Amino acid sequence: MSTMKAIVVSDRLDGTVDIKDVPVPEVGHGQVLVKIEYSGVCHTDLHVAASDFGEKPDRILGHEGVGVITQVGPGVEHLQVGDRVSVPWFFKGCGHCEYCVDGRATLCRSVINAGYTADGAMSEYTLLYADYTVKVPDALDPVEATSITCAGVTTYKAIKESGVRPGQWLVAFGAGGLGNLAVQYAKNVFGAQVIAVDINEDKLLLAKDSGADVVINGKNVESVEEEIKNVTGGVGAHTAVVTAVSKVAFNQAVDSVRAGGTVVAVGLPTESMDLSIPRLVLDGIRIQGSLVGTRQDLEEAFAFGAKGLIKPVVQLRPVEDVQAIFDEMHAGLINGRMVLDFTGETK
Ligand code: 8ID
Ligand code: ZN
Repeated sequence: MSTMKAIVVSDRLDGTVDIKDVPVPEVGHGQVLVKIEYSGVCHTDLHVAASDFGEKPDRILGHEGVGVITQVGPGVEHLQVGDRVSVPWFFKGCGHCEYCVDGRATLCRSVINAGYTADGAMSEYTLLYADYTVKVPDALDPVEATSITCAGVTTYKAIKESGVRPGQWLVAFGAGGLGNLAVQYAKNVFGAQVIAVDINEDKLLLAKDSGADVVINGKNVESVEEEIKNVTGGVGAHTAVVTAVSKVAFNQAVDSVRAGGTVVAVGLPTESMDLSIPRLVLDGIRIQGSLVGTRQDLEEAFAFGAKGLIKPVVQLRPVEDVQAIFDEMHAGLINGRMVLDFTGETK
């Protein structure tokens, strides 16, 4: 039995990870084996390692994976050895429930998620179900494609859910891995005017470089909500997309949109937000949760990257750096995304 290197949730369950040798999985009916090239580190990996959504000892992490098919199982007809594919959070739905049938498959009650309820992309090989596999376009750089596989599709879908129209104001709360791509999709795909809010100056500089019209540092102003009102003619933004890992930002978002505005919740702090019922009702505010995206959303999100409208900010790191990357992300020190190089070329 051959083995492979994999990054797993440590069985100490203290939020750290281990690099282990584990068996290479065997391809079953309807499955493909993917040799991983690159795997991005998402803040969700930190939540899983920290048992924020339940204890997952020894689970192989990772859902921003890109690699090449090396083996095709029986019954697979539309994929071939050599195809470059993605490993996203939405790994498999049941295929026949209300949600799977009506285009909201990420809400399937029997869903399986890569790097959480199935082994994910932070390993030399990953098994995928062919029917749930989305190809990476040839025109897209495979390292940049890792970021679109979660951060990109998630923010693209969240902005769709916000209903923002060209020229309208969208506030991106959080300008980290997801937030930077929220700025780019909002600006370059949806034609919105974009305000980025973060508490870290470097991330705001990057957001400005990535096309944000206005940036606000929540630590340097008395009231984020008032600043947003000032730049939107005194009434607030049309929509807000919150990827910050803090309830502070969720509460600010509710008070930053105008009457009839929409707040899309994406970040996953394990907290509750405050919600004034009169504010909700009298001002007709809409609060919408949004969870990654469907296979169709991912194809669309990739296509905008392949056209050059979206340019993920990525940095390759050796696999051995994974714990350091987790620590840097906890400390808010990462600009854009760190991507683990499973080709072994990054030292
Ligand atoms: O499908 C989904 N809903 C989905 C998909 C992928 C990721 C949700 N997520 C979740 C992650 O689990 C995580 O909780 O989105 C959140 C953000 O993921 P990320 O972008 O990968 O994390 P990051 O790169 O660390 O960025 C977080 C940013 O939030 C800022 C930080 O400075 C950082 O730039 N931030 C924080 I923490 N508090 C803030 C505040 N009060 C804040 N920005 C503004 N105001
Ligand atoms: Zn993610």
